[in-house]
Amino acid sequence: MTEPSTQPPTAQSIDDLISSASAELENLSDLEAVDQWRVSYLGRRGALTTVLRSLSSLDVEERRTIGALANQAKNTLEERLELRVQQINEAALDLSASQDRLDVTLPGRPALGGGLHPTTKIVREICDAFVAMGFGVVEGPEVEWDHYNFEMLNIPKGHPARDMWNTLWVDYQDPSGENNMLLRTHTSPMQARVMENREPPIRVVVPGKCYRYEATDATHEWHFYQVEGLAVGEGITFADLKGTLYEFARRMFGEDRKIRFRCDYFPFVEPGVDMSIDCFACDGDGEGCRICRDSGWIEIMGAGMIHPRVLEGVGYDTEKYTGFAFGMGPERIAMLKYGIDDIRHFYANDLRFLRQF
Ligand code: FA5
Repeated sequence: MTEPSTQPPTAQSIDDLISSASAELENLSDLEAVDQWRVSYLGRRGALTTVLRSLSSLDVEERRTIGALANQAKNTLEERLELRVQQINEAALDLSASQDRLDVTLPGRPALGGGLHPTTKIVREICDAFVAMGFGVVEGPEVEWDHYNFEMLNIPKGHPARDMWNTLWVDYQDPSGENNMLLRTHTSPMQARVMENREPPIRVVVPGKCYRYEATDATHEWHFYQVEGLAVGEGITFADLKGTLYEFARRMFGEDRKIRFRCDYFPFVEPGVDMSIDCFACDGDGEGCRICRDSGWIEIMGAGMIHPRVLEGVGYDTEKYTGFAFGMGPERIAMLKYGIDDIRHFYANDLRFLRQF
């Protein structure tokens, strides 16, 4: 690069400056070097800027002619700079085009489509099985009142059964100072909400998300889905409950499945049961089976005949109407159906897992 001259400028020195600067510029092939060139000739302390500054040392006549030449030189160098930058950019473009040549005969890249989450799929499958049996589908709020989640289900304040549902309370106090808003711990609050708004006969399933203040492990999440079922009408018996759930198990798990009911306790049903299916992995043998843990049976839901107090709570005539309810965990059903060994895979957002469905 040329050092700025300390001599007063002449027509010859300006001409020389243009020649040497232009020759230098022609040899540059990358933009960084070109920028350094710009700084050394046209920058604040560059050779040409110094020439322009030193014009004041010339007499008036010389200043006019040399000044015009220096301005011309500035314009010339700026034009050449612009042209060189353009040439370098074009050369880079040509090089990259020649390296990544486009083969228009190659097949197109497939567009990446999303898919349904395995929980969504299994929830739909469960609902479809009940819709085929004449049930409707309704949904309800995930942020719920104590009133529906517990009180209307025959679980008053202070009832020990509240401990069965580790509850996440919402930080809210009603005007009386009570903390009674929560994240629903099950879909059962929809039993009362549906019955309050309809007259029997009722046949609905309620899919939806639930939340519990629980430590997670291979079969427990703190947020998970449930599908609730509710049927109310005249003359509904436990045989209807068994028949409906048997048909459901057959549709979900195949013709040959056996089902088992055992007594269980839920304050909002009487009698209450848990329902199991015989293990499809070992065909009910049990021995050495890691799916059913040697028992031959897999528990899939809680169920029972709706407790008369729940029916009374929504103003139904318990002499006239009876009904059954059930509640199952779709993730657990998907785990059984697809051999998934840990419920935490469902919500870890790992595409390697999700893409399998
Ligand atoms: C209930 O929540 C009752 N509301 C079910 C019911 C409805 C009984 C109507 C009678 C009549 P339970 O807590 O057992 O019951 O949960 C029901 C199902 O939800 C379980 O069988 C399981 O599949 C699923 N579940 C419960 N807790 C979890 C959890 N932490 N993670 C994943 N799934 C869960």
